[in-house]
Amino acid sequence: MRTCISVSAILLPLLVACSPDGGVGRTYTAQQGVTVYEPHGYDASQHSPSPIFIEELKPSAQEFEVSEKTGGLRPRFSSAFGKNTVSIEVGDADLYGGGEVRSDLRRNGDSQILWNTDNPTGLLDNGKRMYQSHPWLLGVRKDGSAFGIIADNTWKTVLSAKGRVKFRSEGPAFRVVIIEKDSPQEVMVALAELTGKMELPPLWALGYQQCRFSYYPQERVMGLADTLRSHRIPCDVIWMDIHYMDSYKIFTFSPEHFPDPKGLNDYLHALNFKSVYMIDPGVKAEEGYFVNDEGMAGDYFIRDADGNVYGGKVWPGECHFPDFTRPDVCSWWAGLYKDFMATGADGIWNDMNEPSVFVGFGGTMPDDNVHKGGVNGLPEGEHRRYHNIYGYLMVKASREGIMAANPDKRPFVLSRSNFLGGQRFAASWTGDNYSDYSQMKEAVPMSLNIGLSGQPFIGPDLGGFMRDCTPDLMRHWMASGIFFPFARNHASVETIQQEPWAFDPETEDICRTAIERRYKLLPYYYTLFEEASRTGIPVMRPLFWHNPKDLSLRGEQQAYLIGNDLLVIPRWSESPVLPKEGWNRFSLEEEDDGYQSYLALRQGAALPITGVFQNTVEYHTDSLTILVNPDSNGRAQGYMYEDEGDGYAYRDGIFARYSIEVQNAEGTVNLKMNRVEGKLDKGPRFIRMGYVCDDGVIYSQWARGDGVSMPEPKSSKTAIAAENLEFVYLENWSISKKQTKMELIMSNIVK
Ligand code: NBV
Repeated sequence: MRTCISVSAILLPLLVACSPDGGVGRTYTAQQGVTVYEPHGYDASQHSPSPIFIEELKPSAQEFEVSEKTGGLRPRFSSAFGKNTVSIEVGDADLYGGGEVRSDLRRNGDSQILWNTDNPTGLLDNGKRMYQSHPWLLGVRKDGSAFGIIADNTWKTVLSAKGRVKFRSEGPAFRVVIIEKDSPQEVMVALAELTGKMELPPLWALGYQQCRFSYYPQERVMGLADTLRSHRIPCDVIWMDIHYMDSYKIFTFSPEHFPDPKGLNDYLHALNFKSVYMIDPGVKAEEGYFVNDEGMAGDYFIRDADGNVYGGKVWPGECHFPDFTRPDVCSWWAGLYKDFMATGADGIWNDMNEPSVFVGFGGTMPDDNVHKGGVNGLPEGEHRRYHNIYGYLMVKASREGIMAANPDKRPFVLSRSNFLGGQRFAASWTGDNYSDYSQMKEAVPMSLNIGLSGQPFIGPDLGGFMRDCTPDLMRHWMASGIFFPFARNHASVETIQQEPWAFDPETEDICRTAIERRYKLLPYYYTLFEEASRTGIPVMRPLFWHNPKDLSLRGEQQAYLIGNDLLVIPRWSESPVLPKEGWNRFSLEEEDDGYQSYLALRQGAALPITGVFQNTVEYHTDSLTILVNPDSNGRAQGYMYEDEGDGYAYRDGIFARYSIEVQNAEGTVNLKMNRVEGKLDKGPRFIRMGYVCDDGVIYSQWARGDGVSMPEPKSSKTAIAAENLEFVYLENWSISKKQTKMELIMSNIVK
């Protein structure tokens, strides 16, 4: 039966929008600078428990001083034609975030639809609805102060930033949480306090990864592993896409192509590779297939509005879909990983989990399919409420499964679909892009905005997934993309081969050099990942991060930062806007191949790098080069984190955090590296300094601190012995601008 739209339905929203309170009902402060706004008549049961927050929000017992800025934003709620809207005047702030979207870095004037969609190459709606949804925007005002807006709402929503910020939802009235802080950095920390952090991943997940849809049969995977090693392409992970399965049935192995998964994983492990396997949500609806049989017996699958088990077509044909809103389904699903991981699989790749359904309702399941609920107290509800968190709930259950299967190892799950807060469970990639310069370039703002939405572990398919890559594109993409937090080369089944050696020797060399850079920078990357896991600050950062008050940096989306100290300027960038001064460019190679990104070190930074390793099993930090770019006071600072790279001993203090301090005074450069936290004692190590000048790096000799036989400092010109006695002392040195390398004349080097 059709409902008529009454006059009041039209007038009421207008009245609400015009009412002095803007339709705001209850308001409370949850934490300092975090205010919750509920609309009049807010029905919490329609949205709670929220999947976004790690804890239900409640009024803080503590009274906070309301600063001028706090509460500066005033949400206005309205409701019309069954849609609920919040609209917020944000002045002339620059806007970022909104999760995954094809757009400029600055989101002002843009809009998107928050509805997780299998959107190959971003063609649907021009990429304004993508695989994951983050009902969130970060605003940075002209004075550098910042705010964040969370719409606590899982329903399909249009997020627009045209003039004012608007979230227009197809679901019931929802609340809004506004974070007000003095800087974007503080906003990101507050977002992570509320929505959780990525847990520290295993070190191997930070290495280079090789993927294809699909490497099969298993002999080909072994051959790939051999080739990576024989060609000296550093690599940590080989990925298994759907062809490893038996007829695309999840949790099975093709008897023809992968008869011995354990043997394959053993082979890969012997060569220091890790293996990651794809698991999709669709369970082939086939009697006699154990996953389907168990799911049917346990009634674990989603039902349609008429109460029948829903069937939708995906790779295996007709499929059933686990209802991840149910705790019993999640435990069952998690349990499926036990035997699977016992084959030696190291990580899991959850794809197609928007969920994607080939035929039917907008590429997914019908809106009125029914989810029974129960997880964390979620009530029964229709798919339209739970669609956007289907992938989130799936990866949460997957993660629990692989943690139970391998309790001593850190889990690694990669997900295509996710939701605000989902960084707690999985890393993500940006889905199916294509091999084109435009998509290579787009990946920078896309990944930056996902990072600014709480997900630090992100990256695109390097080289592009669909269409054939060319040698030139491959070189550019590897040389600029290898620095993304997640660095995986992936290509689709119909494309030409895309491994570094698949083109020509020159392309191979260029790719190798790029990948070697990633491995050299691992001490720094791991430090940044640990920081992200503790604070929520993204690993890959926009340039305005350096100085939020420098308005010229607000829109830069070609060059980007890794951490605070490393600036990456892709070779393809055209007139990037860079910080005005103080950043010194350097290279990590003797020769320039014309493709490697320009790198620059922040003035005042000390950044640890190491040599080239073929994988993270071989990786160690026994010798470190500290790249330094002292500030005008001759000082540079940095820090480094390390631990065992896997497992949980770091939680019991088995880690080391070092402070690195450099002082350049009157021609003498002192470098001190002190362990300031943690119980991990790595023993003696070799250190040298790489002094980054405008036109190159000048390396000192190697020095060694052994922690035992260190002589007492003799004079004020002798570096101070610190715990572990790791330091370099340089004297009587000079820098020639013409030379990129020179021996420093050093005295008092500790042997
Ligand atoms: O499993 C095959 C692919 C996968 O390689 C890709 O990374 C996913 O985004 N998958 C999509 C299924 C559809 C490919 C056309």
